[in-house]
Amino acid sequence: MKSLKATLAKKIEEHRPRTTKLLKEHGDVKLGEVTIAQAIGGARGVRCLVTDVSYLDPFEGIRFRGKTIPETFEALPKVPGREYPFVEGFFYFLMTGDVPTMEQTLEVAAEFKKRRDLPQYVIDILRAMPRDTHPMTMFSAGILAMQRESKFVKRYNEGMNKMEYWEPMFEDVLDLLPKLPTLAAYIYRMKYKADVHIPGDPKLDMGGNFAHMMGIPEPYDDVARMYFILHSDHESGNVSAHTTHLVASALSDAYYSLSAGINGLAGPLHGLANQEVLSWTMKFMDSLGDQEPTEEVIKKALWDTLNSGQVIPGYGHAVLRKTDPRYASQREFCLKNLPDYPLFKVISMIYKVAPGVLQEQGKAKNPWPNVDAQSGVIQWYYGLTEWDFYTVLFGIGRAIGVLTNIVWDRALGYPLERPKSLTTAMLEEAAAKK
Ligand code: NMX
Ligand code: MLT
Repeated sequence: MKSLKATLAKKIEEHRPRTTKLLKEHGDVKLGEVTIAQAIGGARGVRCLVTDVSYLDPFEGIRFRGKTIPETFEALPKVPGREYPFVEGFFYFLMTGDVPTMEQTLEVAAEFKKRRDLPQYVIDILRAMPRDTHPMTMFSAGILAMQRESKFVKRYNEGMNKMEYWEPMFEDVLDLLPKLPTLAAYIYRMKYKADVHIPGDPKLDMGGNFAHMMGIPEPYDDVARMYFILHSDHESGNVSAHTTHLVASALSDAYYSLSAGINGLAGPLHGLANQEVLSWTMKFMDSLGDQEPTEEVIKKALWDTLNSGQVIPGYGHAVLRKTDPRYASQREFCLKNLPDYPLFKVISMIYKVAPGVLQEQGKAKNPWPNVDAQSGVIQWYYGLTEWDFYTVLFGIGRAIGVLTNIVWDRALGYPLERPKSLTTAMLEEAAAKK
């Protein structure tokens, strides 16, 4: 792990003067104004967060450390004999901005292996929960339960210089991240596979070992790698990233912060939409009986959903104004690996019809699909049909990005987050003045 930590320390040293200079010399430069609509409307478009880990352009979609999704997959070291890169190498890349060599990647992979077993008390806590508890609740509780392990808290209580905060935060991230696939697989097999568990395989990387512990054969290992990388980061304003950052800004440790972010991901307008897409589609298919799915019946089902005051899951976005490239990347995977699968054909038909329906309705600013519209069909195809579990997969991926961000938050000394609120009367007064 020497290489990643040394590179990170160097990058932090190089970066700090940039932040200091901006604050000291240009702190009063305006980045925009805030309207009443933005204050009431969820701060859409308010430019008040800083991250260098990823950037979301409304039309191009996400770039991780400056690279598009295809460029990211292309650049990173691949698992030998497999098509997708090591998640561990991607973590190195997100953390430092440098594409790691195979040697550096394997060093991270070896470190992750040392840290991936769950403490017994986490297993005891999971087992004490009612078995019908949602897997996201179990996932969040498992993360929170491990908070007692925090090295950041220990060092803070001993008295630590601010400039050193990032180091124990980084240590906590290294302890926590590799345990997430183990935690997720435990929850999955306890809930859905007769409580029969598969021990990890020390030869396997993070994606490979996850597939192995889930009990799903190749190429699910590559699906896991692809999925974790695609879901990792979506700049800072999304609910899970913003929550994790906000909680960490109080100097809460990585366990408290990630557990909070995961709770945000569990909402149906955010990560839970991946489960909602599958449940919507399956209900729709059930309602067909022997009838063939056609564009006409899909259109009617979409309108029925809208007319009953519900959202079409997997469509729309707060920032994006085109098809999410994460959707496109997974669609490409489907076209290559499961082109004739009936469920994929239905998902593709929805893609053809839904944007027009949303445009005709005229409410959604973005009628195009997001990442969640295309992820469930891949899981279903490879045998993971328990859609309640889908957001946990999102959570493992999202942890890579948000945990990277909070290490950098501490490295750059970002302060407690505390925006100002106004009363409705104050907004009315501002409106009257105009
Ligand atoms: N179906 C129906 N109505 C929609 C949809 C949709 N898919 N998307 C937006 N709208 C409505 C929205 O509810 C709002 O209605 P109202 O004026 O009655 O409040 C109106 O269109 C304007 O909303 P927007 O400004 O376009 O969207 P906003 O930024 O507020 O919300 C989402 C973004 C993602 C929450 C919204 O598009 C949505 O609810 N989509 C469905 C759920 C979903 O797929 N979420 C996953 C997002 C990605 N992720 O993984 O987190
Ligand atoms: C995400 O990946 O977090 C979602 O697309 C939501 C967002 O970016 O707001």
